[in-house]
Amino acid sequence: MSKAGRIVAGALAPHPPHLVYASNPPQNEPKAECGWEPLRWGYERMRKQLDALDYDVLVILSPHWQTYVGTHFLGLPQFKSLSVDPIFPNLFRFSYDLQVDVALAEAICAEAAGAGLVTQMMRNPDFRVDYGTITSCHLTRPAWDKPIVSISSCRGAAWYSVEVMQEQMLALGQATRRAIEASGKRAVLLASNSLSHRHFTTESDVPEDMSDEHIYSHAMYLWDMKIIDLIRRGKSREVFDVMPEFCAQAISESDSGSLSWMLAAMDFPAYPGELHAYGTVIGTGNAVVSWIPETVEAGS
Ligand code: 2X7
Ligand code: FE2
Repeated sequence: MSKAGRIVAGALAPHPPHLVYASNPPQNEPKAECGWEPLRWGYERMRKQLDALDYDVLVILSPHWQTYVGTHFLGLPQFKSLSVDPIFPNLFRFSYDLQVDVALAEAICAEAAGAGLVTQMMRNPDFRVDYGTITSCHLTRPAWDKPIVSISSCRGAAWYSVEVMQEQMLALGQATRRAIEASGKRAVLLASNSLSHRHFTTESDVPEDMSDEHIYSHAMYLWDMKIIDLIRRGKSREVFDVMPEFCAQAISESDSGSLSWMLAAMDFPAYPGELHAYGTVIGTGNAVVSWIPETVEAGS
């Protein structure tokens, strides 16, 4: 009998490269003394929870793979290269070697096309995978022993409006869910974005000097707390509905569609997301959160 596929978890998994830098993995050339511990400890906690789910694949939508015509999917079994953050080359020069679940990527791509979205598989072997995908995947599964499905941000909010982005992400999320269910695989979804996204334009001499790290402004903090409060009260549909105001007023990186896509794929969880950490990185607001339907079904 074939296994029933399902989304075993969704996670808000932000990608400041600072978190990889501060963790000193062998793949990253620059080395740090410390930094952003509460966020890194939150990731550590979430990792333990996700690892226990024994999943097959990570499916991620990253704000930093930006496509101009439709949604693209990595479409070759392996990508290997050096990723250098264009803004923070002093912090992130990461040698990656990742595996792609091409069959699942093609299935989501076809489902989404069937739902009326413009989609394309990306089959260029020299393509450089974006640092958002690498950072969120590394912090979620540093062993790099699970294949990924990597989905681009088609930037609907930038080209049209947040409302258009929302419609597209609703359709893409539902298509993602259908394809995973048909695949027989256990998938973890990663929404790779910060919450409020105003950031400082200068860096201290020692980037990991935490005496310089704080939220950009009180207004940004209030927005982050509002979104986290909704998440913790199981009001994910309201998080989706408030997206136009959140994107406009907090310059949120969820304008990329990552969070809307993930919530739509999970059919808008009506149970609390578990907050593992909140913290700022160069002034931006970042939350590490998981939603695990099996835990809720088991009543624990
Ligand atoms: O891409 C990012 C980000 N989203 C937040 C903070 C710092 C750097 O890079
Ligand atoms: Fe970012």
